[in-house]
Amino acid sequence: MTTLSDEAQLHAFEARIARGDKVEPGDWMPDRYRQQLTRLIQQHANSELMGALPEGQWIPYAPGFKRKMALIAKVQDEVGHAQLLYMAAETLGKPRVEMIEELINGTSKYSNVFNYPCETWADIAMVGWLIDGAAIVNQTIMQTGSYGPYGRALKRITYEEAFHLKQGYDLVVTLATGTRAQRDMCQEAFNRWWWPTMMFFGPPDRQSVHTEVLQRWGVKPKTNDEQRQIWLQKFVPKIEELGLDIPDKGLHRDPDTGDYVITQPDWDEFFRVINGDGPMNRERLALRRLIYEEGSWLRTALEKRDLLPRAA
Ligand code: BYC
Repeated sequence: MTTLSDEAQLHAFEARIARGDKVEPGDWMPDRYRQQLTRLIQQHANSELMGALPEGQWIPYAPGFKRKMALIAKVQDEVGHAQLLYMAAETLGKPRVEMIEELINGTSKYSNVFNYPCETWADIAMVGWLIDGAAIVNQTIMQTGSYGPYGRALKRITYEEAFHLKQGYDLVVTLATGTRAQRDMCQEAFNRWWWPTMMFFGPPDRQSVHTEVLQRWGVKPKTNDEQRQIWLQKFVPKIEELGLDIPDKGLHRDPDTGDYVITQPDWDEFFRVINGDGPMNRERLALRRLIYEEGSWLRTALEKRDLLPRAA
């Protein structure tokens, strides 16, 4: 039996990606492709799991039964998204228990946005609208990427996020068109979430360390700045329509391209937050750790009966 040299395998792999073929778990792939995807999907799964915490903590305080039901359903969906994504990451060979342990001991990352406090009900509205809206932009792009299991998981997740976005938008519209106190609460929450949302898509392209390799292998069809621009084009007109005041006083449109030009967020703050030193990092991770420890009896019981979910 003849085996291809590493160089020939890489060449064949890149030719498949150029043709738009999907890479599947059993296929040959460069180690770096596997590592990059594992990192990315693991971080994404962590974000879904951690993202359930700020919203979950607001369930008891939701104003009314209908809002409470919608929020419970959303939180349940987010945990389900984590489940799908951990399974997609497991297809690359990393066991889930290792990924969860890295999350709770702080050695793997999750989205910057979940390290900020949700001070009022209006923050929940902003997470549902701005952050779920940003996630949809990101995931609609990433689902066309080259790794089959990630793309398929994202397709399903994005479908559910569309409901979350509607829920978030409805909350924002209610507050933005409500009483003076509601409008003020909405504006204050919007001010808090504008900059973290700008950071959601990652550092500017010139500072991005992974974009080049992810683009070479078709994992990330658009760069961080391109994704941010798509979000701005979609959201700024809606924000203006609602009469919300954008805290970036330098925001304007480039007269030649029509692109939005933003004032750069505080990227030092971003790097502090994603490396564990944001306003809520310790509290959020402590809660996640507690949940993990308190759930150990259930994992043991499932393991004994061989009922723990496995990657496909
Ligand atoms: N937060 O080279 P770069 C949701 C890190 S959940 C934290 O540009 P890349 C929801 C990056 O990892 C959906 N870290 O990276 C849930 C790297 O650090 P390492 C969340 C970030 O990968 C519940 C360094 O910065 N979505 O919506 O090319 C309720 C340099 O960055 C962030 C995802 O996770 C960040 N925002 O591109 C409601 C999307 N940005 O690894 C809502 C999936 C960058 O070298 N991820 N870093 O230590 C992606 O699409 C890409 O990873 C990114 C960054 C576009 C975010």
